Amino acid sequence: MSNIKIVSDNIAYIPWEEKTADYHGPVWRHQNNPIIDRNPANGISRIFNSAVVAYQNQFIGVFRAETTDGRPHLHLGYSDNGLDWRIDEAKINFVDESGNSFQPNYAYDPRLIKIEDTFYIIWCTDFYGASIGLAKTKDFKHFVRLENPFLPFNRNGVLFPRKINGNYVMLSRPSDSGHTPFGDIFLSESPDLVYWGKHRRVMAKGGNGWWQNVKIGGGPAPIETTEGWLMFYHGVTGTCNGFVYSMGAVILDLEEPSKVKYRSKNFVLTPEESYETTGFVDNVIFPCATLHDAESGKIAIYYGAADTKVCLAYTTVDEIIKFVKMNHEDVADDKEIGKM
Ligand code: BMA
Repeated sequence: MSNIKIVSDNIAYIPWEEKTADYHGPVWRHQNNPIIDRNPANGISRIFNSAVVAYQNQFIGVFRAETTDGRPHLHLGYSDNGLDWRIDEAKINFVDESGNSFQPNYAYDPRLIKIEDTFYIIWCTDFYGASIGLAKTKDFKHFVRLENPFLPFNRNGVLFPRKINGNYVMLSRPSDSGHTPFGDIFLSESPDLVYWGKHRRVMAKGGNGWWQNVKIGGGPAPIETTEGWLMFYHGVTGTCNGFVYSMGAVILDLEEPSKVKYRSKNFVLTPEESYETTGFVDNVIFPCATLHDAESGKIAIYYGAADTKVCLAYTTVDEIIKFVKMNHEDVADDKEIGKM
């Protein structure tokens, strides 16, 4: 019996499958992937890179829906079991803090994170180019869009699921406005979700693994564990045939999450199955959410496959943390003095 624990709610009804005896990786796929296929609702051609949470003894999610005009928007989805999803045909309707309509031109790669009694949606929005959008809801009926937290250009905004030392904490990946061929993960703090500062670089692309040598970006909300914040992320490499997106895992310091405690030099999942290697964009695994159960230590990871479908994979807190520690290699700490 392990003493590594998730520090969070018990949600015993999350989707789950045991690892099969012939599989050796630390993260294993749901046998019936993809769980959501192309054309999940009228007017939506592809669905991927999406985020789910447990809500009222069921599950609810914010989905990246690529509509038939080729633009991505955010749509709600509902499920009793985390596997079978009903996706709304209509996109989420946002208002600003005065109640006026405030719709994004486009919206993609949502994260959905509960902090205290509020659910926050973070996505990549259009703010003179790719930037981070932020909205909140308590009931999944009314969605209030807040000010964009950061200057352009930025993507992969991810909130931690609780305040740390009194502040909200957000990961992000500053970038350019194109299909960025670079990028490191940074962290910023805010007392009120309006004013952001204390910016720190968490980790750089590269590390010791070639699979993450082009860029990296935050994934699901970090999971609090007795060993630190467990964070899944995506790491990208460039090949003669284009980018390949794999999943990595890292453990951050609990009190000072810009400090990396352990970073696996090996990916934890890489495109291998046909639904990951072939699609609108080949060779993409892009994790955006987890469901996890503190009592059992089970973790279900939702990821987008090939920019086309929604898939699911599993691990346990014990297995993934042991893997990250075992495959950890010190990366030269190039945080320059005066730069943080
Ligand atoms: C990134 C984002 C992701 C996408 C990935 C691969 O820049 O646009 O949504 O999954 O590229 O196309």
